[in-house]
Amino acid sequence: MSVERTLILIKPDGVKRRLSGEIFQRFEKKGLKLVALKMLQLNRQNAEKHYSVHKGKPFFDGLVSYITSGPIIAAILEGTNSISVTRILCGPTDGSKAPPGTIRGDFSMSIEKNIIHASDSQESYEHEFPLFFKESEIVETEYGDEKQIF
Ligand code: FUP
Repeated sequence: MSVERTLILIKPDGVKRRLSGEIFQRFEKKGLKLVALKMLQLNRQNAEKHYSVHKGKPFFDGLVSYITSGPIIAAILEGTNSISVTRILCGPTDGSKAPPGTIRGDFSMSIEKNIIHASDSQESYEHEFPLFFKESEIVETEYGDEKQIF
């Protein structure tokens, strides 16, 4: 059990369907802490870097076109085991197979337009976050409720 940070991206379908507030509410209610936030539109080069692990796969080009197609919201969430907790709240990749109660299970019917990205490991987080945030843009703060939550 350690305090971790994880990167999430609300993808263009999530933003355009006005789900951002609902999604942040779920993470906050769970007990994760928002420590960095911005809205942006990815260019092709940074999208390819972000998804470099998938380069060469049949869905890579479609994925890059999709993630660059409109604004996204990038955020860093902090908390004990935040990487795995965030992935559990997101649900499995394919929204049409994700269980209800998860973000993808409740809002997505698609494997590509699946609302949200979340880092899957510490290594992925270290690769991903610098594409979106400088260290100086991540806020260090205590809310004082950590003892109640963890
Ligand atoms: P996840 O970690 O759940 O976001 O999923 P992956 O890292 O396996 O895949 C990254 C993204 O590639 C997914 F969010 C959607 C896309 N993808 C496809 O479009 N088709 C596939 O068959 C697999 C993934």
